[in-house]
Amino acid sequence: MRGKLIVFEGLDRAGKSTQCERLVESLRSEGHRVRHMRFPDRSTPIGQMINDYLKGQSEQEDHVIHLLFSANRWEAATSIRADIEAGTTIVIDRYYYSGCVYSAAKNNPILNLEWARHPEEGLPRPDICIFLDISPADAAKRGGFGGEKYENQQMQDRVRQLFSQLQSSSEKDDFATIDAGGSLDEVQLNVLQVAWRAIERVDAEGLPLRFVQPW
Ligand code: Z5A
Ligand code: MG
Repeated sequence: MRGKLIVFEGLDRAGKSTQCERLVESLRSEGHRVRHMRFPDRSTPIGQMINDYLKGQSEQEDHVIHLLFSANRWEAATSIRADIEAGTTIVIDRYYYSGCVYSAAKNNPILNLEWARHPEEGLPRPDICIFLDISPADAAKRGGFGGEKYENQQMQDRVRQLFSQLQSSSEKDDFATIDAGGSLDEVQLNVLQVAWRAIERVDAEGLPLRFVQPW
């Protein structure tokens, strides 16, 4: 059986990294072979350029940084595909949905959501995207913003709006939205249920890995 592609998305402090780790651990304990990834992957030369940008140590034109985020996924695309074919499940902390909405949230008149999505076409498409939904009030309870580029309220408000636009697009079936405002264990239980359902569906219906299609 092929591996599955499971992605976590959501706003800042929604708990993506925490729940991603918990899911990886729990799938491994059930005997699944699992690879844990995150984007941006700051360990590659492209990822280091992204890191410098996010930390305010370099400037990049909006399209340039957008394409670097996308290239950072493309440099991993072949190995994602190979691992899935070989039976390894991949759990990813942020993916191309973040890529589209954060760039489009800058309100650059020549970088809208549609433009932002083009370079992502052809990437492996998730079997499920677990969207951790958190209110600004609940996010605020988890501490203030960090010092990185997009960590401010105005940007987060636009990102929230664009995520819901994406969730009502032709990609809507990719998303399973979970209330991320509960306790760590409550959220984890819901995450596990969604992940198991997605895994069982792929196996029961023999679904092949899909790729991101043009809108
Ligand atoms: N970006 C982009 O522009 N284009 C792209 O293509 C991609 C990304 C892929 C860096 O991402 C930035 O890059 C990001 C989007 C942009 N910009 N912003 N903003 P990142 O993934 O490296 O960002 P991060 O700082 O690692 O993650 P995060 O989103 O801010 O947080 P999180 O992973 O969702 O949350 P967490 O670290 O798991 O939890 C946050 C805190 O809350 C922590 O103290 C936890 O213990 C606590 N927590 C978590 N869950 C709970 C519950 N349920 N109850 C109470 N407390 C909780
Ligand atoms: Mg995180």
